[in-house]
Amino acid sequence: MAKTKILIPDMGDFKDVEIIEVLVKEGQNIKKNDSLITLESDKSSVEVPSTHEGIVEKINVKVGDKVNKGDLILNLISDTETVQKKENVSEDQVLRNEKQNFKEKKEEQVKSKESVPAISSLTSGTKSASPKVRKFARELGKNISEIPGSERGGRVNEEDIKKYVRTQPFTQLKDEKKIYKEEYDHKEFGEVEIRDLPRVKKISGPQLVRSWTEIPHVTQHDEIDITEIEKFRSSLIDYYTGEKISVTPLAFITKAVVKALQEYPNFNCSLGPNNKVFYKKYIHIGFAVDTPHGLMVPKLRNVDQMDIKVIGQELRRVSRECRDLKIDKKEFFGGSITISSLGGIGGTFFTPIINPPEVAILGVGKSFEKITKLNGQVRSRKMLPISLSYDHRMIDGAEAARFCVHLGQSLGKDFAFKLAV
Ligand code: CAO
Repeated sequence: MAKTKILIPDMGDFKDVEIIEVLVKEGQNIKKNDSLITLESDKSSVEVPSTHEGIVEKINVKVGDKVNKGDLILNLISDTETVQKKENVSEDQVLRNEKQNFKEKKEEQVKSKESVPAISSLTSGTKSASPKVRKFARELGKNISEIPGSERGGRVNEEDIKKYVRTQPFTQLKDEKKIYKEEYDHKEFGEVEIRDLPRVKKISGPQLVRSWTEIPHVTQHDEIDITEIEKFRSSLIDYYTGEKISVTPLAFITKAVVKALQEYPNFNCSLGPNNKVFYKKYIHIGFAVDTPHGLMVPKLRNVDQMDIKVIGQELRRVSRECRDLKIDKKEFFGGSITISSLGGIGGTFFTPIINPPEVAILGVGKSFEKITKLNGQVRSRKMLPISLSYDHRMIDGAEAARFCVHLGQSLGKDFAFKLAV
């Protein structure tokens, strides 16, 4: 037995190339041409094959290292026949052999007409994919070698990864070790405390990843003048009891959303298989509720049949039930659209993530006073910041802008009374 050093081969003009994957482990038995590491430059990624067979004794590199020709990748314990001593060659000769090997592989790849602008695998039996696609797979905690590629030679593209993720059972997506892969040990930098991710976040996390990666989100921001409706809201009195009706702006916003959904049914639908669209005849609105256990999104059913006062009561009921963990699980399903209001906390615009199978979500920020010109006069007006994220496969930008304008009109002075009933 003898030790062999496996070095970075000649990479032409490339310098300080980053290692994005280490594909072997110490103690592993490897064959000649097995991939050892993946290098990624701005334009391409390559897997560096082993020039010898043997057992990996010590790996000298890690993900993130920048390497150059001649840097030590790892030490192999090999049969004396296969090692440099037996061949009686110098380290320089080993380097030359590796360079030759590397070039031959590259030529083979060009011959096989598999060349594309961003080259990937140099080794047969490994997956071909561009650096961008590899990065995408890594971010989703997926191993590119597991994913069937639809392109020539089994090359994997971004769509293949999305398809693959869709076919995975939820339990696999929930594997937080994969999603929150640790690249290094945090304890190296100071004291840390390790806790379990809260249960609600374990459930919602994969759903958010799925929405963010599968739905082409666009977010439309707008400011709505709610000066008049705010005056109206603070003056609301129960007709029968004479008592002040206490509702938050969210009840009015909800009513305005109902009216906009009736006018723009594309916002109250879900995309189904075979390019079918399910238009819902009901209006069940989801509300993002901040709880100590994490974010929950219960639905209020048939909101179009509720007045402002009932919406306010129902909002208080569902948020209480969520916070006390008394809400029925089925209340989290079957919505038309979601409203995520951070208005009671603060902040203006944000980019809410769609709650599939819905196709839109309305984010609401905290209202603020704004000096603006109205009918030629400078006035202070109360403005409500809104952020509407929508699924661009179903909704066009113009329609989203119209939806926001419609909300603005509903929440304007002339319509305030109509919304209240
Ligand atoms: N602008 C200014 N003030 C607002 C406001 C707005 N847009 N929205 C609410 N307020 C005020 C309310 O009037 C209330 O004031 P008073 O105490 O004087 O009556 C106060 O802020 C608190 O309101 P609230 O938040 O308790 O009630 P709500 O009806 O506005 O919201 C609920 C209910 C359940 C949606 C909310 O409590 C909540 O959990 N919001 C968080 C949602 C969230 O986390 N979204 C993020 C999802 S993405 O991660």
